[in-house]
Amino acid sequence: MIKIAVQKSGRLYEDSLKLLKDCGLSVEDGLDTLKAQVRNFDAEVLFLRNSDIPKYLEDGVADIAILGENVLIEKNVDIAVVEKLGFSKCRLSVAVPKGVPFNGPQDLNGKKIATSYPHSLQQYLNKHNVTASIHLISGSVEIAPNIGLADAICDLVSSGNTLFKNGLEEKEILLKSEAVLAANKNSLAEKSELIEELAFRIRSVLKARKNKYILFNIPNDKVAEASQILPVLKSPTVLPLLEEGWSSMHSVINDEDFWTVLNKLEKCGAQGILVIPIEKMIV
Ligand code: PRT
Repeated sequence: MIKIAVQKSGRLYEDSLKLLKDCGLSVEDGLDTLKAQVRNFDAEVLFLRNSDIPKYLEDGVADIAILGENVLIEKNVDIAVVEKLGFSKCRLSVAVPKGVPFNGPQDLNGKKIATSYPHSLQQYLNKHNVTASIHLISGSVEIAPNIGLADAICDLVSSGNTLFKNGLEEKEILLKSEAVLAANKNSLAEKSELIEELAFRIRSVLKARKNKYILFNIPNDKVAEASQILPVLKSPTVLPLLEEGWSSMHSVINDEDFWTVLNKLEKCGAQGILVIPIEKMIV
């Protein structure tokens, strides 16, 4: 059996649970429980605080977990990242009050910096030979310069709205983060079959999310041209239509190229274009 840790509540909770469910795991939500049995997979889900998960992983209480990569880096633990998951993207940045000159890390010398990420910040300061005093705050870090507690902050940023609302400007990105699937290294060796099975399902779901199934009708003399426009899988499926001189083409396209491909297909003579989400994808 493997023990999978996910965040109990917070930014990662919903996406983590949805990912496990999309992988076919029958998991109950963790609203009034800290532990849930997975009925159709040899696993148990532990609902924990994101910031505590690295320690649980390191101690082997959890074998595998979905957590923010920034927390793994901050806790400086020897844990293997199995897969990047593409959600909860953010960056850890240094910001200073708007209008305060900042020409590089050296400008932080002798300054007070408020953060919830002392280890990551210290690493950055060491790298640039900067001596600054770190004020550890567990939340609402962005308020610190406004109330005279610090000259600068080091905190997570995603949209940048919080910095903007607090009159701060992002100056340096220390690291970029997203949700990751991470594993205890012993578990990775001892429970490789179950962990690999889960990682395989996760990869299939993530791949499917990045692609769309497309089908359309096209005159036969345009099939070759349309095949060149469809880049993802080996080769498109071409089926004859009942109407003489026409075919139906089926393929898979990358979500990012979606509008460009659609535009080109229309110009090429495609009609009745249908685009369908893909649930799982194994290539
Ligand atoms: O309590 P627990 O330990 O479970 O959770 P947590 O303290 O780690 O907090 P939570 O749930 O807020 O964040 C969980 C994880 O989400 C983080 O560790 C990151 O990996 C990820 N994440 C992604 C973020 C953000 N984006 C984010 N924007 N975590 C926090 N923020 C905060 C940031 O601290 C700042 O206050 O949002 C504010 C900035 O957001 P923008 O959009 O205004 O820039």
